[in-house]
Amino acid sequence: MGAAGNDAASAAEIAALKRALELAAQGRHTTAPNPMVGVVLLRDGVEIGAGWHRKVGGPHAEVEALRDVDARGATLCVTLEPCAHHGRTPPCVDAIVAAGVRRVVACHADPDSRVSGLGFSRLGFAGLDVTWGHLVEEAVRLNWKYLTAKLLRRPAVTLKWAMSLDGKIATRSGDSRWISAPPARRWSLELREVHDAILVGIGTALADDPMLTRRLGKAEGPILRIVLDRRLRLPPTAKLFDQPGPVLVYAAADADAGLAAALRARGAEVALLPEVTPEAVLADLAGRAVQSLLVEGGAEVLGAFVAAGTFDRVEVVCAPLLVRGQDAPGPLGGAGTEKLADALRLDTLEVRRRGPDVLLGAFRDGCLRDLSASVAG
Ligand code: AOF
Ligand code: ZN
Repeated sequence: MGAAGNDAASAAEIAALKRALELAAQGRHTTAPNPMVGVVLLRDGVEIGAGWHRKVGGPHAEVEALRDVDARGATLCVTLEPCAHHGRTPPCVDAIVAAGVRRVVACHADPDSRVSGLGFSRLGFAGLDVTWGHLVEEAVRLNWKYLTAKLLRRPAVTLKWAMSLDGKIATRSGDSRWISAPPARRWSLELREVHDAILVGIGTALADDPMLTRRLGKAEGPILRIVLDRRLRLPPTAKLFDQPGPVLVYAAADADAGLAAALRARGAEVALLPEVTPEAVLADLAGRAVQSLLVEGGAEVLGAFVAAGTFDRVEVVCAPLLVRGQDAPGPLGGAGTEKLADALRLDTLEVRRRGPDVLLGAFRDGCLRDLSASVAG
């Protein structure tokens, strides 16, 4: 049996893993619900083949890389543990062994219960050298939504808002169009291309009458559009219903049956929950195999997800505007905290620019560390 575990990897192998991560990212709009995976094949430290998982249902990265290459004695550098199961495609471990690969260098384990260590151990039993635990944080950043859904058994949650420099998402009268300029608005549409579902509260649905659609044409198919609407105040005339794609409305169990029927007649699914809370909504969405959810507001809903601790990342557009006024709302409703010591901490802020605006992104503190700890060993 070959060596397995966190052995050293050479500089050439680490460089190959970095390139494999870049290749993997090219699948960002098409692999869900599968992870993004990249592979680089090395012989004597020189690349002889590469590939990435392009699309769910299509060949896995390993198979793409091994195609048309004599890989006997080669080293396969892969961003995720090779699969050991028959899914939509046959097991990659069989393809790797059959190709005569001698050594496998990987970032981390695949938490899919059908794989979960079995891929590495089967490669080891076949006599290959196997080492993993390399560039784990980079790989976890790439597939954080997939990993969160698998490990926490709920969709990964991104909270998104646009605010003025003085922290307002609307004026005191509720005017909110537009806080951000067109380049940042386009960027926020990008978020819809990389999440399975988008959610707003009924306040936002009534005030803005949004369509909530994908419109950049990168992801295939429509996004699942969700409205939290305890008492079913959403009118059947909402613009949401004029656009193709599924609409899901969460309401309280005692919501009016006539109103529910009217929305169903417009094509919506009305799902009744004992309590319309973030936890209940996420549990229901997990049952629908939704891996990632983008929450776009308003303040009450965003605040509820933060208060429940059910979010993983925030994406904020900050515009050089001063809205002013103590009655103009900030992005997060709810009671908040008494003491600054109880404020929620996020990971280091990632800062980018789009036109006149600044984009701020951050993971919840500890989110990446916990995911890494679960898959590195
Ligand atoms: C790999 N390499 O490139 C990917 C893997 O139904 P299937 O056949 O597409 O299998 C999907 C599962 O395979 C997915 O849930 C994950 O566990 C793994 N993805 N594995 O070895 C790849 N995309
Ligand atoms: Zn596979």
